[in-house]
Amino acid sequence: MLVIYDPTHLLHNPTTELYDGVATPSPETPDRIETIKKSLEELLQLCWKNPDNFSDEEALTLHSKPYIEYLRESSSRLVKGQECVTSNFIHDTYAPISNGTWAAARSALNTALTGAQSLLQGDDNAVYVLCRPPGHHAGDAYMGGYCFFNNAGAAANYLSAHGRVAILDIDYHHGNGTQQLFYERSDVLYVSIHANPANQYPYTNGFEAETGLGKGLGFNKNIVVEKYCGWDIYSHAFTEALEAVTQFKPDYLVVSLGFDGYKDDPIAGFGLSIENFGQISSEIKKLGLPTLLVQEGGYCIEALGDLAKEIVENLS
Ligand code: Q9C
Ligand code: ZN
Repeated sequence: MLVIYDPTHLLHNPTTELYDGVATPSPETPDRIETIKKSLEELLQLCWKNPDNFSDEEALTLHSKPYIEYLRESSSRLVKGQECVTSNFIHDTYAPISNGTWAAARSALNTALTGAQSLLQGDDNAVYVLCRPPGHHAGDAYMGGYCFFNNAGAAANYLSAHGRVAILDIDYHHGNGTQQLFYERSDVLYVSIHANPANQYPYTNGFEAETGLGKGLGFNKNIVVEKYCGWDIYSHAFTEALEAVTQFKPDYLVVSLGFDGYKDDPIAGFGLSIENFGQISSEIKKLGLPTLLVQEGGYCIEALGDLAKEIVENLS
């Protein structure tokens, strides 16, 4: 397996988010990716690559001009130590911008697109995009939920010029941004298994009645499970998700890979063990598709390295 990694992510280092109006430490920290990197470096079958530089035209096609300019400017305006969490371009209070945010979010797009390009070139049948900040809560003109640009969406859109693309989102939270970006498209399928939005973030989207619009009708599938549901229930939901992917007959698979379903995740958790993530990974391998894994959430720092290893070892 090939891994794409860029240390530029370290420039985005938020200290606080506003939880119910109160400044609270942010769990989306640089050591998430650093700990996964250290752990994967112990595996000898991996190849590592730094991302290539993609132009703004290539990388930012899914986002609106005013949103892009807002993020670029606000990020450059802030000085060290300053953070900002309010604007017209945010859908919650969970995406703090600081001086390094633009560079880091932009590099995450390069990382995802380099992964997509490697997959197209046939460098490997599975590529791991080890990126942050994550992306699946970012929509065309908004940030939120630690996300600024939609990395998996950008990769899927890039691949869609070469075939049918299925996005399988296994982050604990619904990828409301990804859903929005592809809601009226039939060439990219979005399938997500996530916690019930009636009581879990992002609250506003992710219900099973949301199935797509216009041409995209039938190409958006939300599968809702409850917090701490455990493997018995989760595995059924996962089988249903895989059936939807198979039925679509994609040429490429993009996995929005969140580890926040892990049982000890500090902000989430489906009650899944490390072995369960291995089962998920071997089922994905059985699909036999060129697969791009794009890192999304996952906040249990002590377990992230083992979770990533488990995914890689069962998919290689
Ligand atoms: N208790 C990702 O996993 N916090 N984002 C909600 C409500 C925001 C998660 C707090 C969670 C965002 C990529
Ligand atoms: Zn999440």
